[in-house]
Amino acid sequence: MPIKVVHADITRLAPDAIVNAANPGLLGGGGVDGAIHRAAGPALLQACRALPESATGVRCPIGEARITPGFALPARWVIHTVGPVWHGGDEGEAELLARCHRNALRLLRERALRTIAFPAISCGVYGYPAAQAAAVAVATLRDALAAADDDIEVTLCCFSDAMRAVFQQALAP
Ligand code: AR6
Repeated sequence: MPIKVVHADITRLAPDAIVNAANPGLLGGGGVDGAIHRAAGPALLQACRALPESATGVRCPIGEARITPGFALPARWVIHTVGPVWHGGDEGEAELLARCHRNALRLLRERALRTIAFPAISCGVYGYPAAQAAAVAVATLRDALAAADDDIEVTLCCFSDAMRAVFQQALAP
């Protein structure tokens, strides 16, 4: 099974890349973003600051992804993506969340990397209902993995046992 769910702190995992649920500025924040920056050390902030802006203060528009080294993290790379803020579901949130997952996998493949861990993107301060986010994440990743014949392994990293149960449920056939 190329997709598995774990209850863990993503900063402790050692896949080729971990995904950060960032904001468009990519200069850090709370939640998993703050934890990743703390664990990676100040070089990560410098690397993010060096990424080009597509508009003032925007280094990564919603749904896109950018890659940096992981510095002091056990993971060699960090793929930063920006999930949508939940506005009720009628503002394209599902498509934007799907793009986050697709674009992160695309960067992984472009770098010829094989293992990746995702947090529950948008499920914290961005307010996306967990069961709906899990359904989007699982469906998108399954489609993207099925589209190519490589041996990518995806870990869905949940920060609580309740969240792990929600993602495990989405993975159930
Ligand atoms: N390991 C794994 N998951 C974690 C960790 C961790 N160490 N810490 C938190 N989570 P959030 P968002 C979970 O709020 O909703 C930031 O300030 C958390 O429990 O981190 O996409 C950014 O800068 C939740 O289930 O991300 C943005 O401004 C999930 O990660 C904004 O938050 C996502 O929660 C992004 O909001």
